[in-house]
Amino acid sequence: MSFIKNFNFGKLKEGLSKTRDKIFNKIAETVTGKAVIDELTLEEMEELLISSDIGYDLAMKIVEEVRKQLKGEKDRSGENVLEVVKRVLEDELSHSLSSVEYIPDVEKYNPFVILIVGVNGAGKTTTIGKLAHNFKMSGWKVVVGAADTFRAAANEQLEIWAQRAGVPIISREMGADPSSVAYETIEEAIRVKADVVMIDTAGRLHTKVNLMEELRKIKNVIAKKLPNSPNEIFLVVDGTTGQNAVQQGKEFSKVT
Ligand SMILES: Nc1nc2c(ncn2[C@@H]2O[C@H](COP(=O)(O)OP(=O)(O)OP(=O)(O)O)[C@@H](O)[C@H]2O)c(=O)[nH]1
Ligand SMILES: [Mg+2]
Repeated sequence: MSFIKNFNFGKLKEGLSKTRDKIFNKIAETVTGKAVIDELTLEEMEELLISSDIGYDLAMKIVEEVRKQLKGEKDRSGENVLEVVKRVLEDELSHSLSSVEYIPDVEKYNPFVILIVGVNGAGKTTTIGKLAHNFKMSGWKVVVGAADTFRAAANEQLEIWAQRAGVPIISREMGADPSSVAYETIEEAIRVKADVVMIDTAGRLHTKVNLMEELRKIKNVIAKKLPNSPNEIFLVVDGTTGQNAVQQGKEFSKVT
């Protein structure tokens, strides 16, 4: 029944290794050929890391680690510095990846309700399609709800994914109240005794107050129909977003 075993983590690791290589190559250009790495080069490296959008804290941590390890070293060559940077980066990336695991607790909450949120075009609807397939493969009964009533053809897009995964979908015409679609989806899920429910929402900028408040309403309506739900809010973030993802996370957390 493990959902996680249907998930291809190799692909995710591969994707992350591209990011790592890119950063690493830039650093290599800065330090290669230098016989001794001085404070100026370290500062250059710091700037480079920050501009690579890996986050200020991690950038500082790497440079600090390099500085520390070089202190007692006779070999302060560029090649040796590269080794140190490589070690720290690999530690960081593989550490955060090994803790990725997700299994919805359908024994405790039934149906287990997941609300999908995020900015425009982040991949919400596609992710629901993939998850619907994976959840079904795990032996769960799935229902999806098309509470994105804002964009033309949003329904049809989710309908195609639902059809591919072979799961039922609740959808209404464009312009319908998204909260009422969410409500009807929960109603249907309870009626057919579904294990997992996923509700799609329209993309919205995290800076637009009205649209964010609409999300709060959707969440409250779901909770009214089924106490303790939604059990999860998934924020879908485009893999190329960088540090802005942190801001998106903060703003979406406020309303949901
Ligand atoms: N390369 C790549 N493309 C993806 C991925 N997920 C989604 N896409 C593409 O990104 C585009 C947007 O995906 P959607 O799933 O429609 O995104 P959304 O968040 O539902 O968009 P809105 O509902 O308009 O806010 C589509 O062209 C998808 O095919 C992914 O993991 N990798
Ligand atoms: Mg969508």
